[in-house]
Amino acid sequence: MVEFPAMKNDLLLRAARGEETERAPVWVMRQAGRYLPEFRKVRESHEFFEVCRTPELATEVTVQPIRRYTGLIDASIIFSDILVIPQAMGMEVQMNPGPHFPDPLNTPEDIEKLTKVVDVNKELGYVFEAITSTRKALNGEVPLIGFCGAPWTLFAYMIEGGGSKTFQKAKTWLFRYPEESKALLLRIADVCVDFLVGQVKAGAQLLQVFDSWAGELAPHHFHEFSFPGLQYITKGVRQKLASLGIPSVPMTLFAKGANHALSVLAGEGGYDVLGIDWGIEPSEARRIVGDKVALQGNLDPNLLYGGRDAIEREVKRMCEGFRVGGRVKGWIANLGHGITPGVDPEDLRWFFECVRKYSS
Ligand code: 1CP
Repeated sequence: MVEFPAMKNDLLLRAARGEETERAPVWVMRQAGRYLPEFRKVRESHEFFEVCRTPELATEVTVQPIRRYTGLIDASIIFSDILVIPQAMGMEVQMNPGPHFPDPLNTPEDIEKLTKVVDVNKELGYVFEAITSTRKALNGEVPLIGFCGAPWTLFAYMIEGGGSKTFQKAKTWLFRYPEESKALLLRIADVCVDFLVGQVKAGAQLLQVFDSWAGELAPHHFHEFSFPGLQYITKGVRQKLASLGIPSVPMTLFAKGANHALSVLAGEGGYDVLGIDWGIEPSEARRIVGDKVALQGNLDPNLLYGGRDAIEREVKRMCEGFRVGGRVKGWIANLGHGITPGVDPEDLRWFFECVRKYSS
């Protein structure tokens, strides 16, 4: 393992382990992105996946929000995309501006076209290099989060060929070809495990799995098709790290829209942190998970369009909701989904300031 500068702020890691903290650590999903003029500037002269694949560029855009919000933000997340796994499995993915697969999986016969054994070092080594380079650039200011997409969410993209409103094609697979679907979901999960382990080796200090389309499944279908892969990932990552003699890192699951599964996820998922969206009251989420896991979330990202007063009022409310017996414990403040391109960066700054004020 590479040696990195000593950490100056480990609030995120302490909260992820469920500890009481002097204030809530805060970051936002998609914090390196199009709402930042400095990001748009980089994107003017570089394609999306070129930024992902060029460690200097990925490092630059990962560090941009940390630079802009110095002292107000407690984590960085490596700039990449969940769709680098389908690419590593042999699929072409374009970004214009949303994801598009020119040649999606139409029937289970198409599984043959995927790469049999994915060598993550060969296919995704550029992410590992970007992580190592970013850890150095961060100089211990804040921890660096690595991530991947969850098997169900990636499966949906690989079959739909892009975003979807109905998930008709992906669900046709689940219901018409359940066994083939489960086999493919596990194959994706295997790549997730190797990819996440590689990110820890490269310097990632916390791992987040994004199951952005979890909420599209009925609760029993979530348990049948998504949950096994999610659990496989935590078991696999921890086993592999242990066998390599590498200390484990906290793991977060963001299963958007799957608040119905909080109890099972907290009990058997193997994650240290569960991300929640705004569809559940923080106090209710805490009541369900008890002290088994830390929580992350959950402000509706559209509140960032509501003006300063609305942001302050809602952040205050959120902070009160996440307190346990008046204390800030095991909570990472965040939005309930990614920040969107139209947000004024100064309104995001205000969000950070309000979290600091009301979670101390
Ligand atoms: O032109 C651009 O710059 C495209 C915008 C963009 C950005 C900034 C995309 C395309 N991806 C990203 C970066 C990204 N994607 C990060 C970077 C780290 C960060 O700052 O958070 C992360 C963590 C992701 C993860 C991701 N990609 C998810 C999971 C999180 C979520 O929002 O649910 C998903 C679903 C994707 C797919 C994707 N990539 C890009 C877009 C626009 C989308 C979603 C499209 C859709 O709705 O289907």
